[in-house]
Amino acid sequence: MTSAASVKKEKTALKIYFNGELIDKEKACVSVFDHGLLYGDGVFEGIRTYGSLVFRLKEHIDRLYKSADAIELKIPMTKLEMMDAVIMTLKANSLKDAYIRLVITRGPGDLGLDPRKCKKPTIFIITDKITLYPKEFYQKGLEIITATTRRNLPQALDPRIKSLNYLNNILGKIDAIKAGTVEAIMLSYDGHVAECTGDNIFIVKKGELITPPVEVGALEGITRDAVIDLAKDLDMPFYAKMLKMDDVYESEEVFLTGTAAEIVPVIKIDDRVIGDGKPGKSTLKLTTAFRELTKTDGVRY
Ligand code: PXG
Repeated sequence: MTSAASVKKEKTALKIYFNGELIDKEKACVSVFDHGLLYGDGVFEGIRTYGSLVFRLKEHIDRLYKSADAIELKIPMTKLEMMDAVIMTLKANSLKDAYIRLVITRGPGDLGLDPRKCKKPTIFIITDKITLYPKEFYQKGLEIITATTRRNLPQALDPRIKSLNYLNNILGKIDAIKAGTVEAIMLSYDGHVAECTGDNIFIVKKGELITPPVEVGALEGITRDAVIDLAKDLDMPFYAKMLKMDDVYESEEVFLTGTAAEIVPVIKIDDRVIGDGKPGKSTLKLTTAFRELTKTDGVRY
């Protein structure tokens, strides 16, 4: 490489927030003794920016601290400092439409489980370009399956905790991939609909919008909450209700929600056609309202 080219590369190297500093991507490494790596002992957030607006940043940070609290991990920064760190990282990379991955691990310890051996949590923030689902998924709708892998039992590892332990979801994702799809519905241990591997699920039945309560074993998605708020604004009757797969098969509309996916219609599940096999009216109405919300609801930088 010519020296001019290497200078250019250096200038454009992605900066990572790592334990209070902004460092080059190549230098951002965690210890092999970090319990985040050894045991999945830690928490994270996936956040998105629209233009220069971080969508519902405060809500994401609140959920991060709630998850950390649930695993008795004390984050050595205030919520405000954490928000500033996110914005500083975005600015350092001159990113506008970005994906943000915020990770807090228990930190480096020894080879035993004892979290008390980990003296300092590892905190890093990656901001990068976002990879989106193809447009076709939104225009035509998704075909998905029910995973054979059941969602974690809330009494064992509560899915409301956004922890670094995503193996349960990954096993569900493998079920989806084997079936030639990109998402899969995960049921609770006793057969109730919980959520998908990386998205929440909603149905529209007899004109009512319904999603499973998070107590069944689902993440309280930021997008899920935004959709519930929008349903209220749009005078759509909404209920958080326990659902079986038959309720889903027999519904008029199904859609998934997530930070990356936003609102994505589902038109076929386990080879059964949902409604008339096209993205439904309520789904489209909520999608339009959600896109509007992403222009204003968040923190500007
Ligand atoms: N359920 C689970 C299990 C998730 O991981 C959602 C629901 C939706 O939540 P939000 O807050 O985003 O509306 C998620 C979050 C990925 C990826 O790369 C997806 C998520 C998290 C991390 C990575 O596909 N979805």
